[in-house]
Amino acid sequence: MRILFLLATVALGWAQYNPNTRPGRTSIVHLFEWSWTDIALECERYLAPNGFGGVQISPPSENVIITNPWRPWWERYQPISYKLCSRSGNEDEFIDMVTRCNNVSVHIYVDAVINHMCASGLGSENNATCGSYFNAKTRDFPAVPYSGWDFNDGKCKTGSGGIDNYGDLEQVRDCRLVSLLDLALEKDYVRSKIAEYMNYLIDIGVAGFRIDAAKHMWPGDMKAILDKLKDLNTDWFSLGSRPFIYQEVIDLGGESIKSSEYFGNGRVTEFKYGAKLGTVIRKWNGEKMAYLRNWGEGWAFMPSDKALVFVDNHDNQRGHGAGGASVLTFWDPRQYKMATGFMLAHPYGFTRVMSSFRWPRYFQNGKDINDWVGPPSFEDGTTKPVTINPDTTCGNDWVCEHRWRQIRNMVIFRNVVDGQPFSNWWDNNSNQVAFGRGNKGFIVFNNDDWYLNVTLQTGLPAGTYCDVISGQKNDDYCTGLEIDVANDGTANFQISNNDEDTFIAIHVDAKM
Ligand code: QV4
Ligand code: CA
Repeated sequence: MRILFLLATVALGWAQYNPNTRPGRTSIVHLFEWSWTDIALECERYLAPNGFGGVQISPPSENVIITNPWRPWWERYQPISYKLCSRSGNEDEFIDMVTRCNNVSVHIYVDAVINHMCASGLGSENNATCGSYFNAKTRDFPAVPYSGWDFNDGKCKTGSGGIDNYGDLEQVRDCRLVSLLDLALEKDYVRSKIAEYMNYLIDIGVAGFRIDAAKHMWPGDMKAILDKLKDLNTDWFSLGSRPFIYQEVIDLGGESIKSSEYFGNGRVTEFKYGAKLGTVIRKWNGEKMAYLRNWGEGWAFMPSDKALVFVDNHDNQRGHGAGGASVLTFWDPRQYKMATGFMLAHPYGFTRVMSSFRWPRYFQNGKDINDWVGPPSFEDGTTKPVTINPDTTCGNDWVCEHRWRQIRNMVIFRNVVDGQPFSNWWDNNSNQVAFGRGNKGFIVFNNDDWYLNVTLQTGLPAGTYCDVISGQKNDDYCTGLEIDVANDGTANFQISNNDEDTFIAIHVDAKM
């Protein structure tokens, strides 16, 4: 009896760290600003067949329409109500997306903006995406409803009412983040309204939540909200499944708030991961790939089973948030593919792949003055559809990094090597490195400015393997480089520093 109880608490206590992806699918992709209609299509035509576990979507809740600047992407982080209509689509389209994606075992993770509503200075002259009336100046959000009692105006102790000093944890949590009206999350009424919103999404069939601005909420308040959440919808998830929780906390060290304060609630975004990996691949500060030997906890990252990792996100790819200078993005495709390849091959953390839109990036005095530009859209502000080119890439300025052959094939690599240990590390004490995942996969990088020619122990069964970076195995034919693994598990690798992609990856599902 006691053992049963113990097992039950362990199972429950750990459930929110489980991403709820279908077994054998180990990554999710952030389809930033995509419409629900396009996501439904992408689940069916691309994500399921290529082994993606799920999609992080942009916030589905009603938000303020910002017209100056014209329809910035960030208007979606200024909620007006919890009605499901936004630039990505209406409630019917949302339900259709969740249903269709779940039906092909690609799960939906909602970006939940629950720390705040819109900016404090907006009034009734402003419109919202579902047409709900609101007036931020009088703290009136009748579509929830929230009123003056539901905000932290009285609790915040700074003169400005905003967060002035990230060294003071009370103001980080009780004051306004960039003037966004801060919700009084210690109130049961506010907690209930948020839980009602999240439970409605759970009923529709979502698998979990990215908790936006988690640093700006007290971990205990968040726990009280999470405790009100239902188990996942049993149409698609096994009985008793808990929503996957990953909290956005930017902890690069040196601030009053630590990621570890949030481990009790679920996973946490590890922002050191992309910042450091970018520094290494760019070879800044004397970093080299050889130092990646003990990547993960060895680099003072949080425990692997608490971490949600990514090379870049929608903020730091355009200079928002913190620590973005070294971060690699699609704008540096060669290095970006290497970084993403490394992340997907390495066992640390639960991985999220970024999928972006192109914008007219324009630097003035080191700052991108177009960092606000919203998704590809028509004159009236409607988001443009994601068109698919004959070569399977995307049109209309959708970048679709997740469809780049090298990245997509590494998503598959990670599924193939799932559960296998990190093994057979090799480096040249510079920027040529290699490692395996047990007897299932092996990867080699050349980020030096000279040729790589080396014979390495791969740990793989003997045979001919198709490199999934320069090509892939289609039926019995390899469109890329072939690698011969000898009976003793060794193989010769050669990578020119002038190659289109300076890494090679082989795994047992691409054996000839
Ligand atoms: C500006 C000034 C304020 C001023 C205000 C007056 O900066 O000091 O008081 O005007 O009106 C937008 C504008 C911002 C503006 C604000 C309010 O960019 O200049 O304030 O609106 O009008 C996104 C964007 C923000 C955007 C916000 C709301 O990144 O630029 O603000 O949406 O639309 C920290 C946090 C972390 C956060 C990160 C960006 O710890 O939690 O900053 N990341 C998440 C999301 C992010 C989102 C938010 C949080 C807020 O990933 O996308 O911010 O929900 O590190
Ligand atoms: Ca807050």
